[in-house]
Amino acid sequence: MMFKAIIFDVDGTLSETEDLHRQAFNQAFDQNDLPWHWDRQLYRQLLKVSGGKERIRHFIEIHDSDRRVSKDLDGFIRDLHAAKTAIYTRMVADGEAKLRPGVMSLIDQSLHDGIRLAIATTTSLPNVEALLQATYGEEGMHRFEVICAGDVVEQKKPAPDIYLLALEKLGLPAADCVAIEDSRNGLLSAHQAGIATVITPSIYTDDQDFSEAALVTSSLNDVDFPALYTAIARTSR
Ligand code: XBP
Ligand code: MG
Repeated sequence: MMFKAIIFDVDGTLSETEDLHRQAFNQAFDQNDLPWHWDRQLYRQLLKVSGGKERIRHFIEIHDSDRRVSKDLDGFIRDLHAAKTAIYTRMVADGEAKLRPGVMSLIDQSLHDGIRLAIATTTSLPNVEALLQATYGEEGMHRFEVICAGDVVEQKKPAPDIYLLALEKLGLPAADCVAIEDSRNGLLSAHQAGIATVITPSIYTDDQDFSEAALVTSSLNDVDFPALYTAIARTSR
């Protein structure tokens, strides 16, 4: 049984983008005269919270509790996150994000083989558009029949909502799909949606538990396409 669709995560999976996100957060903090700096060690911890706005709120609760009581905290977080997204999309448009090894050939091979493609990501839609435009050009967005991103769902990863929405839009059962992810949050999200998942750990997730994965590989370059089918078919029986 060949699967009919591949559902890709974005950050850490299509591209090693999380350190760019971290730099964009820090530039937005500087722009807004905030005494915050997220170094790599702290960001690895903060990444356990999916969603940039949710991550900022979590950081405030733990590291800047006085601000928690400021008026219109939601508006403050929303505006700060919008500033960060503007910085991040400019970095991506300037070519600072490249696709991970094997991603482009897997996407092209899938399209050649009639496998449908989708995206299920916690990141904001402008970030997805910027990455696909920068790496694939105009037709980048059109390679993916379904794109589910960011706030289209209330509950972000590890909740299954974003993958359930992708399945609904594809009109396919979970058994006909495979997810490709880089993080435990993403794995739990896809797994709870009933989707067999291939993991390619990224720089911020290489120490995470991927027990539920159908396959863990250092890069999509190392997995030949039939082997990917076999591994998924074996687990999805
Ligand atoms: C990873 C995330 C996102 C990014 C930051 O998304 O959790 O929040 O870290 O992007 P993915 P935003 O599901 O693609 O791994 O600031 O736009 O949330
Ligand atoms: Mg990810």
